Amino acid sequence: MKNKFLKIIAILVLGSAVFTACKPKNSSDATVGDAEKAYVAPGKFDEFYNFVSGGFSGQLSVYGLPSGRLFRVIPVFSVDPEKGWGYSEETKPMLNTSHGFVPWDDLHHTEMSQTNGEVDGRWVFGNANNTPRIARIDLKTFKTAEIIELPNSGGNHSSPFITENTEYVVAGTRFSVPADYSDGDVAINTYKENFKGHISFVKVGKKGEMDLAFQIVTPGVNFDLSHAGKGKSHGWFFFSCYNTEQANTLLEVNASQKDKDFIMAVNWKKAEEYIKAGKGIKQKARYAHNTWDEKTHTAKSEIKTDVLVLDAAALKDICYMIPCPKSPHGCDVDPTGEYIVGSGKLAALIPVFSFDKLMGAIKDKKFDGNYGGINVIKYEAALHGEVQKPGLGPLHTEFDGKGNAYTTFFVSSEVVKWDIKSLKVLDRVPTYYSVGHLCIPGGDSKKPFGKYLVAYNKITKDRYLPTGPELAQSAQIFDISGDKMKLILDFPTIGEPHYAQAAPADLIRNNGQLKFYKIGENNHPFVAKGEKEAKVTRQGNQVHVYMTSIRSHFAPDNIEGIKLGDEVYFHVTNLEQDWDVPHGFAVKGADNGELLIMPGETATLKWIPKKVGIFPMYCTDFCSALHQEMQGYIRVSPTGSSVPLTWSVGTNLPKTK
Ligand code: CUK
Ligand code: CUA
Repeated sequence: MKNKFLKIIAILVLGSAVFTACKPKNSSDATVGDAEKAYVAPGKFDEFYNFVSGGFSGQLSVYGLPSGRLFRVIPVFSVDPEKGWGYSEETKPMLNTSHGFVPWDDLHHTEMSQTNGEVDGRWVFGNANNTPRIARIDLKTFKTAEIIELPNSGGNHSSPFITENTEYVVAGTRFSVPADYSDGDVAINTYKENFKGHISFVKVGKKGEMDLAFQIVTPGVNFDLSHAGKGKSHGWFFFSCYNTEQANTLLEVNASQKDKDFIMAVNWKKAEEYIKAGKGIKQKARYAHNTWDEKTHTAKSEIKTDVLVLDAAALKDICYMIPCPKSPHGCDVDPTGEYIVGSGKLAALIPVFSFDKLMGAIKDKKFDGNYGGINVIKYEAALHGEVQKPGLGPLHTEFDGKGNAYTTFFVSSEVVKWDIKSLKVLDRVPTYYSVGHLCIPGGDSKKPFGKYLVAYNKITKDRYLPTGPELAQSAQIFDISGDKMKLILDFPTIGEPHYAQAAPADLIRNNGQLKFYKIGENNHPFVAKGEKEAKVTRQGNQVHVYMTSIRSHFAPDNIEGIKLGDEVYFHVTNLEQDWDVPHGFAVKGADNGELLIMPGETATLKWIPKKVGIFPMYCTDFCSALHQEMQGYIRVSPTGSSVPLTWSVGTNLPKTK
């Protein structure tokens, strides 16, 4: 048995090597795109915003479609010295966790907020795959506004998918682990007894504020991906899982033993009822909730201490297991909410489940035993049908709203278009190479915008000029407006994109985009609202510089009386009240990033000088013709020096020894 599976895996793995080493069949005319369709003339805008996860970069990048032009990299879970994210005193609390300050994570999936199942352009969410968290990015400011940590989890992968009115954003543990509320100091080979899965339902408020409403504890498995039901299936959530073998070593073999793993269907409306009825058990947990305040321009981090947990094995009608072939990865729901597509990474077919049939199977108790106390639905009882011979290694599916599904195949390196109802394959195009996720604007909502499909490929090989051992990950845009998919553009991306979302440009441009922060509303405790308020104060060895910046000088720009052993805090307020006029701030020798301060904002750089001497500081963002004049000096004297603390702008300080 084991040998047979090893063989299958070997074929699949080798297969992928062969496919990536030589071009897929029928590729002669498909390798070169029809780039005119991707051309956006200078001065013209793109049709869509594309929000692309950065994978191991921990960030989110914003591109235009169809041009593939990069507009912005938004730091989310990883520090970014370019923007001071995680370096300024104000942003540090955003990266706080129950483990302390965590400077990096692995962001795989982005999901935009929805109203009535349609993309609404308010927020985009991202998941942290390493130290489990969910982030919310505000699309008025393109800034990370909130991050919540998830207890009882190890790797938050099947996240941050949302319900159709953004009631909840979910998270499922990739690595099952002993719960935080149990003893975690156990032998690893006691997986079956001690390791548990937890899936989290995070409530999203009117202003986007997140709160961990409840978790559901399940047997230990690996949850992989998820999507919410919509329309008729609103109220349900679907999570793919693998390693139902419950292996704790060499998963590539040991978690591929069973012919079928599961998609777990969760009735979250029922779970809500149980929570209301007091069936949730309050468990101790420690997790951070970090929020950004736009008035103080400062983040705060709060540690929460408990969570309500529902037991899937005890409350029989909240979770059901649907068998799904070969280690399912993607779990996608079509725009009508009727069809649930499971994609087995090692499968050569795609099973499509029917929500109506699933409801019938539950009603008629068409069960096939249970898995860790959770009823298992009979495979055929929930099955709409299988797409036969679609390709090898299906991963992810998106929809165009015209009854078609598009599935990526990692192993056979292609995107395949098929009819959701008839399950017939309609078209296929090669990708270069080994595609992971794909994105159609609105492609996982009730109302896809269609038009383009972007494939996010894992391997680039011969597509670009070589750049040493590591090559840029490549995205490819296809025009899907006709019957046949047509390649129109390749573009390199940042990090390693997994999932992405896209929405019409106007939806975001017209959502009340912020152009600058009003200085009158700046409630930062160290703000200087005009040059007259600029000053330097000392409390023991802490020196606070209330500094202003305006084209093209800082106030103060000469400071003396700093001594070795001092901690200096530069609180820089950008006094500009105009769009696109940030000022930067950097000082020699700082073991820190720079500050990039938006108009009307205050940001703080902490600096501990390590040497005696004169230290220049300057503006890093070319803000005016006299930007290069936007500079100043700080004098650092030895510990115990009698040089008084003085500052000035425009006049010379008195000479002191
Ligand atoms: S995963 Cu990357 S290709 Cu982390 Cu959504 Cu499927
Ligand atoms: Cu301010 Cu350059």
